[in-house]
Amino acid sequence: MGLNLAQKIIKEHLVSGEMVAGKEISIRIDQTLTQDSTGTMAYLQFEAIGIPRVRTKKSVAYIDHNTLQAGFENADDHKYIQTVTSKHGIYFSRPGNGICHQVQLERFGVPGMTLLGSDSHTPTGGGIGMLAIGAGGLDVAVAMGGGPYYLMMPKVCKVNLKGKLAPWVSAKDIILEVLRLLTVKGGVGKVIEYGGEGIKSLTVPERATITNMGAELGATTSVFPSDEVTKEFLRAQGRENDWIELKSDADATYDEVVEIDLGSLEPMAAKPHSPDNIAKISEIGKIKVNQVAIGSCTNSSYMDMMKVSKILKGKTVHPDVSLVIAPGSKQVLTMLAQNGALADMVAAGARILESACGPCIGMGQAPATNAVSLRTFNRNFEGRSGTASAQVYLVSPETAAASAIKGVFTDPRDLGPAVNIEMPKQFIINDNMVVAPAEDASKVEVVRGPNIKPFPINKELTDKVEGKVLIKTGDNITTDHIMPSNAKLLPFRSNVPYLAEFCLTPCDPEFPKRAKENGGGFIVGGANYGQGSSREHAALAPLQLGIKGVIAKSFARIHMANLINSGIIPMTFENEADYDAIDNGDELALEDAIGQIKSGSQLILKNKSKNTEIKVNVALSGRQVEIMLAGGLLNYTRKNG
Ligand code: MIC
Ligand code: SF4
Repeated sequence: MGLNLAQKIIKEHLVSGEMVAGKEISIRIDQTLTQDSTGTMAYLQFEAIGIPRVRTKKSVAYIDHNTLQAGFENADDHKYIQTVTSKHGIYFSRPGNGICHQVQLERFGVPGMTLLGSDSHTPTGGGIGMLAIGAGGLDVAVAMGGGPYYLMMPKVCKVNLKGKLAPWVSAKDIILEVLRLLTVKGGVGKVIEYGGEGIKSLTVPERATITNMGAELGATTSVFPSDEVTKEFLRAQGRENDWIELKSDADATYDEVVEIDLGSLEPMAAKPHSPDNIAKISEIGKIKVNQVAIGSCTNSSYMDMMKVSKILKGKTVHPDVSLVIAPGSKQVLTMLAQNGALADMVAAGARILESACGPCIGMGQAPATNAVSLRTFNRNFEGRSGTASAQVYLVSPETAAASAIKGVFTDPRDLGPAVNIEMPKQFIINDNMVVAPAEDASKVEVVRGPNIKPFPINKELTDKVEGKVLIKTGDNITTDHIMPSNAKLLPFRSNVPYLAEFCLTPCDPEFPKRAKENGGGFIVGGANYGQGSSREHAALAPLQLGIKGVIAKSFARIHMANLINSGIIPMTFENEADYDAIDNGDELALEDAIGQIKSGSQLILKNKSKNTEIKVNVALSGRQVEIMLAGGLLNYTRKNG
């Protein structure tokens, strides 16, 4: 029987397990990436594992998230990452070189290879046919040490693209349509594979916009074939030798097929506060816009920026709008500077930001109270912009630029004939901001600033796991709720004790205090608990506060893995009705926890306050059971070498 593309790459990298959807497999990892806000923790963990030099084909550490140096903390963390990576064989992409996913795509990604990154948008690499997966820092640390990456064998959903996009409709609108069809939970446990005639007209940056935002579907990853379009892109990056052809077999089968007629799509937006809350721009109406932000790993390519500059050329940004633009990489910025496009943006009144994540992760440019902000980014979770009352809409660069000029929501089709940008035959290549690791590790001293504090490590599982329900949340709680990230908190990513003081505070400001007063306990969540980022701080901060287990209707993939890696038990309700029967403050007990975890997937949790028993499921593989018994992956890895 023929294989689809995802299955082919997995088969090529399979280390253990059977390729049956839902069963645990492990795969060899060729490349890893980290960024600074998850990287400090990943490298502290890498050091704790004790492997002297990375064993991957290429590992790169990027500095792109924490680039607002409002205090010494970020600069210290950058120094730590620069020295620790140099010592252990990892390439270091200096601040200013660009957003990790954009640079990885331009300079390092290779079709057919596996990439594990400590960032949920690592699937951007699927745009050139990589199997690129986001994971917690500890999983990436293990992969850097040569260990395989464990995951549940995903189902594969094919998205068949037919026809061609109409003028002014863009790749962002395609992924917004996929989000409309599948929702933020629709990709869980699946790889989204793109195919059909329609892909031929999509450039690599456009494909990467789509695979990038596949993260918002909750998917394991998204992937495009590697074809002539891929070859052209790699040739223009001076990397034609990295190209191989990759496609699914003619008789490949899929678990699900979705059809999209590209010609029928219109410019769209994800409305507040979820990436799947989709509406057509033509239906939204002329809402007044206060801020427009263009950039992020979703839409900051040369092609995107050129479209924006053409739209802005000779115009002035509306007086009531603040327009900020962050080109995705030094390559993009250099090319814009050389061909005059940057001057056109500046002349129109755009505020140019450095090539980094910036406002996407709340590092500056928090909107005004109740402001309407249009962003070309990938997430519009409540409060993520840094302003709780802001109304953030996710749109294409074309819609963003058009609206910045008009001051109201504007369908770019109203601007007249569409701008046409040709893919460059040759990008400007200068990797001088990527520092190679030291040849002689003994000469490198790892510099640790005072902001680096010991991170919590769990203890072996005990027989009695008990405590109070400390918080009960609704559905779709994001890691931005569990461990908020903004300009004030991001500098503390290597200081978990400090961060823990803010854990779940967007849901309940008293949570950290209550958790500490009770010596820890349980969290009760709704469906898709922990969606969004890969940040393991969303597991480490609860661990710091003594959280022993989370009982939810369902979990997002990376967060569940991070909980297991931290030795926190992720449980799902057997009967969703039990969610309603559990209250804040209830005393819960998992008796004979070791025996129960060892013996199967269904556990009995006692609600001592209500004198009831709740059936919960714990979907752990044999290896994950061992991890749970050891008190987390770090303890397990140290024990098992
Ligand atoms: C995000 O977009 O939420 C982040 C910030 O890039 C995170 C990583 C982090 O929290 O550091 C992600 O996507 O994994
Ligand atoms: Fe950076 Fe935003 Fe992309 Fe996350 S989603 S990597 S914060 S640009």
